[in-house]
Amino acid sequence: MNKLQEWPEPIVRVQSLSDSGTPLIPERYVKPPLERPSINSTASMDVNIPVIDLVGLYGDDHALRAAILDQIAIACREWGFFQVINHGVSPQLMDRAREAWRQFFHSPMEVKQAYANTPKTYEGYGSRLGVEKGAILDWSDYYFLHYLPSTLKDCNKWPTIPADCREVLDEYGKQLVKLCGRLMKVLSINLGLGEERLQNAFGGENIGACLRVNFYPKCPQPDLALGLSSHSDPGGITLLLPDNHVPGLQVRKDENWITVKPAPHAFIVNIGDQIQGRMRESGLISDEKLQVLSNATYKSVEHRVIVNSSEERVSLAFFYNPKSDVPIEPLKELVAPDRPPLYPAMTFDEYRLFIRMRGPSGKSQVESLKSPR
Ligand SMILES: O=C(O)CCC(=O)C(=O)O
Repeated sequence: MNKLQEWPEPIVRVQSLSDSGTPLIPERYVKPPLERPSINSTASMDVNIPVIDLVGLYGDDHALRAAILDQIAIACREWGFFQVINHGVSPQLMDRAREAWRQFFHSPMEVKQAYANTPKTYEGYGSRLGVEKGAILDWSDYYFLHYLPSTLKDCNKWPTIPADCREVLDEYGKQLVKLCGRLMKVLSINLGLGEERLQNAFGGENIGACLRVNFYPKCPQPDLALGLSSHSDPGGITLLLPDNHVPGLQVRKDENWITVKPAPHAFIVNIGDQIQGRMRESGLISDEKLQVLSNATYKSVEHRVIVNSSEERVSLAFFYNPKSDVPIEPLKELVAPDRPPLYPAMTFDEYRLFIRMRGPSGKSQVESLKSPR
């Protein structure tokens, strides 16, 4: 546990490296050749993750609602990623939240340093994920904070620059928790369960919610580095508010990396390990369903972020997670002797600790928990 009290090496702010004007990135940001952005990358104009309009989700038109549920089911199976528009979150609030964070990252270093984080809770201003000494690092800084449970929410750890930052953040969190609750119902129905079942399995009202704001400074050698290494998200649902001008998110599709083209005022939704990996494998989706829908494997999909030399990028990743001490295990009504659990029951706290020790590393974290069948 001691290992998580402090960083293994002095922290270097990536923004300072970028601002220094160095033409060469330090060795420890240089990725091994097979992880570099040029490998299997495609920025084809025709390929994108699905964009789904949620406008009919809560209306009286049952056929429209069913069609939206279907689109989400297909997107989960085929991509594990999709964008939603007309989702109910105010577009002005989305813009304001992104701008507030841009302002924060552009405030003087001593202001930001006052919020410097440690690996114990990760809350605050950070520049690395994982505590492995000598690890190759990502080309980004970030800010991490908790919304839920309310016992973890500590607004004193939220920035006061710009002046309305805390107020904007609070409202942003409220609206996103609401949207995630709606999406949980959709996923639950799509898994053939009652609409509250998934939420209840996550701990009912007592779920966790947190925000990581990523700041990717300009990088003088973008072909050698990544803004965020390949990973799948450990929690339940992630709502990503991407930069409104600069692309960078890449999603793994088979052997290729597809660059996401964000729709205006969309959230990019992806399903984390707790739903797609462990709950599926432990029986949440029946084998029959998997057979009938031949391609119907829900996966927590790997994604990563590329950087560029001409523009910085800001993104807000909102994570909706199970209650930290509820063991995530198969739902009784869906387990059968011929469908034994593939992953061990683990609380989200235990799982997150496991992830935090290692930092982002593709799907190896969730895969390493799998028991042989
Ligand atoms: O910046 C992005 O587009 C993605 C961020 C992300 O994947 C994360 O914060 O986990």
